[in-house]
Amino acid sequence: MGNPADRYKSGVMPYAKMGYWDADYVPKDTDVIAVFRISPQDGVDAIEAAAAVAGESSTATWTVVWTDRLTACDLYRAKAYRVDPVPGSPGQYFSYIAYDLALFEEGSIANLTASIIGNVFGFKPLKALRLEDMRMPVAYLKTFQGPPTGIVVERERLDKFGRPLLGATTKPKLGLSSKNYGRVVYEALKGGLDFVKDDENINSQPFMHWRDRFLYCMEAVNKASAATGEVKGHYLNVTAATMEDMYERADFAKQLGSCIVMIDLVIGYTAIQSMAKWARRNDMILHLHRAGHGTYTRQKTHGVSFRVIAKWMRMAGVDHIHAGTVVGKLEGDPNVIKGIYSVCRDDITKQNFERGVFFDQDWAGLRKVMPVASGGIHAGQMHQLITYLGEDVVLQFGGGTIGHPMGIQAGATANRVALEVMIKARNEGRDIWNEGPQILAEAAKWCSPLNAALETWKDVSFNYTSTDTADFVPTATPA
Ligand code: RUB
Repeated sequence: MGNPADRYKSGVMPYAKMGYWDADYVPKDTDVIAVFRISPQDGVDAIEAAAAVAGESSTATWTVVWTDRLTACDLYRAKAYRVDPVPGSPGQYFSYIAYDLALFEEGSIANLTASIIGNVFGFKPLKALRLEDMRMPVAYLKTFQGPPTGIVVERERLDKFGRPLLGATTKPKLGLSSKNYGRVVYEALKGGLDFVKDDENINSQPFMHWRDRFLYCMEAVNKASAATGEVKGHYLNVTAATMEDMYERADFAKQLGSCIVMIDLVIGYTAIQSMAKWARRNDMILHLHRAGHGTYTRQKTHGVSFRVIAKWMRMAGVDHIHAGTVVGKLEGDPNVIKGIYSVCRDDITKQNFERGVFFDQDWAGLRKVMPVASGGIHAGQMHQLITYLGEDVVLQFGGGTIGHPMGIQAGATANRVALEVMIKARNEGRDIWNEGPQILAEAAKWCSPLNAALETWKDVSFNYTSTDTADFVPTATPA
């Protein structure tokens, strides 16, 4: 722009010209960076669309305002600095935007998200918008508490090492009385699981008030621990209408000796951060069920990728997060799930486009989040689960425990035996991906619960095309 005064003439000016596009900008180590998938309306230039997203997610409005001149506006303007066409998806672009650290309050996911996903998702010049990934500067991460317990300390408290943990979600999801509910919990823990879990929609309904549930569940946990000599737990869901109710429920869970409480993603970012602080103060493990996420994470062109939600949750401070199974009943492309697991468990997550990871991310020493694989899994998939998901994971079999034909304890035993034989085989150097079915079949000869599980669920698979897949596919290297 020739005359700088023209920048502040009243009227509407393209966002790119207002300063929200800078192809020469080199992001600073201290910048927050976001990469959005933008689908501009027909006739809207991709660079202008990227600049508009930068503008509306930082300082801009639709017209020039002279009050910009009262601020350090050159610094505060977010800068779109790179726009790449999405491979194989005409009309879509990855746009990279850098935000100065001074734009954000310390340690607040609410403040971060009010900018990054505030107004822009309803912006008319875009057909659709998706937040694909973010790079958080170390300086910013140091203002967040992170997981209250973390994987290392959780394993120490549970005294369980070298294998995935096993869990189950109590079923049916709704309707059991507290006494019957407690029976399910006891049977599953006694049969060999480490944890049982409330489902996302169990709070305090007429058929089972929360105090009754907590009392019967903890009786089940204590009896199963005494019977097996192992530390056991039940994720008591403290999700409620108000923070006061949640604190009351969480305090009661602690008073009863529970090692873990659970919350749902739908309680909101501020409530999650408050519960994270409560869990750190009270030496409790905090389990997060991602209830509701599919409404905005699943479609590739619009919403927020779950890998970003996983990053925010590691910062906010949860110890467990549902992160996908690959093989189960719910959405889960193998590469994308690996990317999400790396966000939860790495010290430094490396850029990996095939997994949808756009940036190197140094986690600045924040503790690690235990990913939870849950949803339509059973003992017959044990070799696949361990190969895809590794060792630091909770494998949760709800229907795959409680639906066992010989009963709940037998269902739990089938899962525990399947897990232990597979880990043993892996440790002995066997190729569990290929030999897995044979390893399970050998164990089923002496373990009738495992035999029944394999028979019952042998034909179950959920082979549907994933909606959320990575855009970058490996190119074959010429020989
Ligand atoms: C588990 C179940 C859980 C979901 C959560 O039941 O329904 O609520 O797995 O999904 P089951 P996600 O084991 O009987 O399928 O872990 O993907 O968030």
